[in-house]
Amino acid sequence: MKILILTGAGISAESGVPTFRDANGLWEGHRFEDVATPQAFQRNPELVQDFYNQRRRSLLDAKIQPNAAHRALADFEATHQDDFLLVTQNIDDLHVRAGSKKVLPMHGELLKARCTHTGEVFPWREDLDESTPHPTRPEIRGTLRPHVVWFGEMPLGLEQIEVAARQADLFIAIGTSAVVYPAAGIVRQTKPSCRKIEINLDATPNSGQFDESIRGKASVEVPAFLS
Ligand code: BJW
Repeated sequence: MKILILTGAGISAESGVPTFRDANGLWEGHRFEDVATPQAFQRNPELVQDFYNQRRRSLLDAKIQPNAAHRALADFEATHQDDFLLVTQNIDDLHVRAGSKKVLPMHGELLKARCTHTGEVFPWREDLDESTPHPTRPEIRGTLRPHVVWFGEMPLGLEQIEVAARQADLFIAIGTSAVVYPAAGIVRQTKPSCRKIEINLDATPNSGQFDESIRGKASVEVPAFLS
């Protein structure tokens, strides 16, 4: 059986990572759409770097740990022979820390930086700013940005995701509001015989696309469903 999982911010919420579209969807008074675009980065690089510096520091805080939902997915992958792919929209590393192996982070990774000139990607745990030197060419400064996918940019691994969606026999979407494309369109790429499950606290615009919508916390419902 071929299994495709899609996760969003809701799976990390109980680990202490804030979701995007909760109570007011603001970060220090800014709509997060205004700090997650290439235009915002051009206009005000300090603001955007600061947004990601704060989130990177928070992710590295010992209090942020994978929860039972991340662990259940990792255990499921390890104990099943099935063809398995975990696509996450999250830029945190909690799936990997929980032990998941086949993870595709389609919106990038907070603990990586990318050179805007050469496209090289580096592991990154420090703050970034306009004077950060390029790791291997220290004479160059200010060319590093977070290795994340902003609005208007191309998500990563789309071809692999499309193939996995077309072939999947089981598709489970966990903790995603289904408003950001192309992730929200994956459910429509699955074949008619694919069993489609949504796990979320609330209904989403995609709920009608699923065979079953399980309402509840990911940390409870994901282990229960996969057991
Ligand atoms: C729980 C829970 C618990 C809480 N248990 N559940 C088609 C139609 C309309 C627009 C477009 C379209 N195609 C493309 C677009 C434009 C745009 C888009 O989608 N805009 C919409 C907002 C309208 N898409 C793009 O620009 C994408 N690129 C693209 O399409 O490129 C094509 C192209 C490019 C260039 C030329 C030509 C073509 C890129 C999208 C990138 C998104 N990036 C972000 C930021 C990443 C970096 C960062 O983290 O800062 O990704 S935005 C943000 O939203 C982040 C997330 O991954 C993403 C999705 O959010 P998610 O994960 O769903 O979180 P929330 O907060 O929204 O929802 C949480 C859910 O969990 C809720 O439902 C809760 O109920 C639930 N929950 N606690 C269970 N305990």
